[in-house]
Amino acid sequence: AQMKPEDAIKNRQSGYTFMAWNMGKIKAQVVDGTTPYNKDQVVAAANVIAATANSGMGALYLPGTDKGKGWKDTRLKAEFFKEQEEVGKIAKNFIEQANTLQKVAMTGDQAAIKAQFGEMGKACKACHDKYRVEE
Ligand code: ASC
Repeated sequence: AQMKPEDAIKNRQSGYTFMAWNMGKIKAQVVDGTTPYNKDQVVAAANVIAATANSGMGALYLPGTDKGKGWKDTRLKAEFFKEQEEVGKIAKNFIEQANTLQKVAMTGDQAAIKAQFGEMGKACKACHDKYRVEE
């Protein structure tokens, strides 16, 4: 049986929210320096991001999930559902950048982690710029 649209939306929004919390931990430790660097915590955060990115979230963009139903409204533009090839490229790049961040996190090289975190952020932003409704 196919998942209910509201469950698909809830699951994907939860994934992004949880990734963002983990991105925030990496940002605080290696970009802003507002929290002391802790290699294990950064590796754990990068693992969550990579695992989520690789979890097959594309399956959550079902027909009928272009509007919020029983959950928060989705911010997706209608184009997202029409431009599958472009969306696929953006998603593939995000997954690659998240996988690279996971590898770099394990080296403990803070400058390299910061640089790769920035690269991954560009992959996030590529989708936001094209397909996220302005608030
Ligand atoms: C985050 C977050 C995003 C991305 C984006 C990168 O931590 O919540 O959506 O990074 O800001 O450009």
